[in-house]
Amino acid sequence: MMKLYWAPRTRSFPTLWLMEETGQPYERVLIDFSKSAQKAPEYLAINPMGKVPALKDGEATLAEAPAICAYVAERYPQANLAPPPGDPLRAKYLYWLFFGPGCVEPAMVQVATKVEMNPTAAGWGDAQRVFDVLDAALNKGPWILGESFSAADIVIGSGLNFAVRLFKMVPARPSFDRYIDACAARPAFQRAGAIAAG
Ligand SMILES: N[C@@H](CCC(=O)N[C@@H](CS)C(=O)NCC(=O)O)C(=O)O
Repeated sequence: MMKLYWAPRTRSFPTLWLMEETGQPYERVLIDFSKSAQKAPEYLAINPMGKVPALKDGEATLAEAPAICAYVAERYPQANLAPPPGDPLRAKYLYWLFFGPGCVEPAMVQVATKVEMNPTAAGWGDAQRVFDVLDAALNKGPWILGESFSAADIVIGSGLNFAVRLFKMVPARPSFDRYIDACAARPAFQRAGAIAAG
């Protein structure tokens, strides 16, 4: 059974949502920040960054929430969380899966810290551009790939929920509201939210 290392109210949320979407059994291993368990040698052997989430699947271990999403989606193809290789939708799936950590995450950090960057040099350009691109993509909907829900929605939907709803770092837009509502209506999202609340 896969083991998901997690902590409440952290970036573990997308991976909890992911595991709940698969319908497969998994073991949750709580990493207790109050005891610095994320820096314990046995945990650093799983994720040398000393951060949650991380996943163990037999001999395989990995961290970084979007990578866990990609891995689990492939391990459980019956969950239909990723267009298979050869499907034209696969291109956009990979694009949005990487757009999360490559563009949305740094844009959120930039909004929070107000650090000015040269938009030509910054890989994400600037926060305005990132959220404009997302707005345009989500106007089509209902999901980031159109009709089919995928692990890319878990990455992008978790990021937007965090930035727009929970921390109000980014102004709401009609497309964001509709999309976050659609994500939040999924039973797996709700189960993950209850777990992540601790
Ligand atoms: N890039 C990582 C970020 C993970 C991360 O920053 N986790 C934070 C909680 S949200 C953490 O574990 N912090 C504990 C620490 O740094 O000691 C991912 O996307 O999974």
